[in-house]
Amino acid sequence: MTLKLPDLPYAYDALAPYMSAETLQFHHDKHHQAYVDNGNKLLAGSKYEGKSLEDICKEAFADKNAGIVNNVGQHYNHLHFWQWMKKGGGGKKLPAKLEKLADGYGGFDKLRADFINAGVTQFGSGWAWLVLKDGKLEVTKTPNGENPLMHGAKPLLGCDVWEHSYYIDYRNARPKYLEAWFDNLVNWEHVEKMMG
Ligand code: MN3
Repeated sequence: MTLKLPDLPYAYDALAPYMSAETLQFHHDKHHQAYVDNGNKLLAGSKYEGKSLEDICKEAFADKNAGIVNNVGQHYNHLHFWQWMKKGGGGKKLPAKLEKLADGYGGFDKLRADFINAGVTQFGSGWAWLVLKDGKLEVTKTPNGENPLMHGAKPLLGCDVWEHSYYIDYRNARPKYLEAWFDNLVNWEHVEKMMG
């Protein structure tokens, strides 16, 4: 498959003040574009050509192909990251299907605290995740361009904790970014959609 940079599903300034237009311009136009370009170079003529994005993530991880894992993984992660945010997102009300699972996890507040903690404690670049594994919710974290598909889980929500995602708006305050992101930007409808 050929990777393609999607348009943002909202205007660059739609997520302010929690994520600025400047951050989105750099993050979407420069960083995501670079993953697309590098990913396409690495995929061309490789055994992964013609496979689905999800399968490429899993197989490249099993093959320990770091270039594909990181660039194609980041393409998958960012495709969803843009959709995991919306203007007027966040809040405490989960879609019904998800609320049931969250109750089994220990409730919304525990889920929120664990997710933020996963992002805060991811050493260096990476992602915090809410995943579905064996029918249950789990909170995890991954380094660099890895994602839960590579670890046998289904990603439902992911927050990018690479510095390029928050340094313009929050400088080094990663915890503040994660709290603002979770409370004000999360598009829970996309999370529900990921449940399939
Ligand atoms: Mn990023």
